[in-house]
Amino acid sequence: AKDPVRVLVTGAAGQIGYALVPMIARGVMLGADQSVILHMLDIPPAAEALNGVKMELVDAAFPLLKGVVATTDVVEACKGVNIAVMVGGFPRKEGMERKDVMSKNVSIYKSQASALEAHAAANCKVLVVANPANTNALILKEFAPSIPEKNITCLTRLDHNRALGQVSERLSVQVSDVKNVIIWGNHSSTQYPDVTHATVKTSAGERPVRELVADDAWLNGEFISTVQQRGAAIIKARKFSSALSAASSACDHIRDWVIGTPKGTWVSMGVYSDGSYDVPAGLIYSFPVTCKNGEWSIVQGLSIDEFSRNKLDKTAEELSEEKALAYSCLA
Ligand code: NAX
Repeated sequence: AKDPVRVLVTGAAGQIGYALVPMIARGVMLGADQSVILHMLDIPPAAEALNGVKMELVDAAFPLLKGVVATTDVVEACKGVNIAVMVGGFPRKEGMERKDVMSKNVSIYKSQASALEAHAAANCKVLVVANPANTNALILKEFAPSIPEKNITCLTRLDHNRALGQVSERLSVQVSDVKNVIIWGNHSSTQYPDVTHATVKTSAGERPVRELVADDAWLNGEFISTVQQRGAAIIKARKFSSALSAASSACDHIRDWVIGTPKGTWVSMGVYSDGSYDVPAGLIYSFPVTCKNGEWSIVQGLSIDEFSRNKLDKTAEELSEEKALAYSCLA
């Protein structure tokens, strides 16, 4: 049998954590033949709740779950972890300035970066979920220089999956038959959900989404804003932000990264920009990627029309501003 993989979930006593840890323990993230040891971190005010989650994990008697570490000590939490899913962070509260929220998260991600760098397993893969996800990931990268930059990513897979879902609803086709949408840029309302290269599997072979929908006004308008605003729509309906879909998408992100993307299919991941598609290098930006042997690569050579170009640039601008704001918090 394979050795258990140690998976860290920070913010594990929160909403997403509560949905995510049972998925990991059931093999949704790493496969039904891969045992896991869960490391769960939260802050002292949530220690009791965190212990309750640990009790439930014991009670669920997951065959794949070989151990649980539940702690408020970041060093203990990071020890030997192979995968780190960073869900914990400081939420924006009503009336708070953007800079104050950024400053809190910069300090959290700076210190957690150091702990990961010092204590995680070599080649640990990191996924940042907590908002501002792209910029938190960038801070983590900056303060964990010995972790390869290719190992630090942020979650835009939820947005990607939301885009697949919208196309599938619109065309009344199975979501599993839709592929190759792209989320470009920031996990924020400036993200660009792009269907230009997306296809649907039909009895007549793969057909472009644009051809089947045959309504560019919808695809360039309402579709984009629906995906961009979906998080707010969930909050309005549920009074809580998305949790099960975020947890499920985090599993998709790690699974595809580790196990590989199916042939002919790409997914969206927030990764360190190398300047592809004229996106400024040095930002964590969501690109279309394929994964193989545990490594992602940005899909190259896709055509970008003028409409898309504008949208790619706008979300890059926002990320550059966030980066500057984050750095001003460090000064
Ligand atoms: P919750 O507030 O329910 O949970 C967050 C947990 O993190 C709490 O238990 C809190 O005590 C803990 N925490 C705070 N500071 C910590 C620290 N320094 N170390 C460890 N734990 C810490 O929020 P939840 O709904 O679970 O959302 C978590 C994060 O995901 C938020 O930042 C949210 O904005 C972000 N999201 C990101 C998404 C994405 O697609 N990238 C989508 C869903 C979600 O909105």
